[in-house]
Amino acid sequence: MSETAPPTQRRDRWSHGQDARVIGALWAGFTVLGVIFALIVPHHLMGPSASNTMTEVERTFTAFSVASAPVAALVWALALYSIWKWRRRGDWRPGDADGPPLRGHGWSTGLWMFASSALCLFLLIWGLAALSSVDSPASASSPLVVEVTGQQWVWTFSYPGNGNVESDQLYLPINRPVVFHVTSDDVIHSFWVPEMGIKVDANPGMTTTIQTTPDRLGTYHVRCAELCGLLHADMETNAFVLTSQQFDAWSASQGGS
Ligand SMILES: [Cu+2]
Repeated sequence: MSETAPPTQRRDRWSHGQDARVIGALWAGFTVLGVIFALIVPHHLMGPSASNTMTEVERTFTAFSVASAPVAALVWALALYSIWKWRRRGDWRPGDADGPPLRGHGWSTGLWMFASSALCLFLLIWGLAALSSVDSPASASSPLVVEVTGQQWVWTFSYPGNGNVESDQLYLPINRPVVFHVTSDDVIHSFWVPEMGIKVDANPGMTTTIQTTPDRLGTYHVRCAELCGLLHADMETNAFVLTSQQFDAWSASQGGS
């Protein structure tokens, strides 16, 4: 004689259509939030870009975050709605059995296959294009070659084109392509200039290369990104991006050509 429905029927209060509408609305809302987050936060966290490479990295990060926002939003919408709608309440318990399998919804599996394939293709094509744009040989306008040597726990930079001037801080002229030839005297290190979006392993007995074009004057960080012993955390120095006149003056002051 109870006025309320038996507990086991509570889950049926809403039709599947209504569930779908609420989930769809949550999906749309979370997608909008995700896109706003993707447009603002990665760029903000990564700070100002100091090279063409970093500009491309930030653009790629933002594009991939926007593309993944609807996927993440769908997961959040389904998860949160399920937690709220089908949670344990009072005497009612969700059954242990799986729900009925989805069959005969050819359009929904087809749509999902299409969406997944389109997203994968987009990421692949964008990624390859971005990779080739940051990896293209910096041969266009006489790149500056910098020999980078890591050792526990300092960096040494040598400039073969400037009479082998050596420094423990990195000096670069603005808007000139730079090719780094990177090696190590002892263990594996990793040469990393976060604001320029470049990072490559420094291996003993071999040379790795990486290139970029600094496009912003200022002082930036050089760090080691590979655990290399006790003072790994202190293995950092400065990178200065100078005008070409300032760079020439610095090189001359060090006895370089
Ligand atoms: Cu290290």
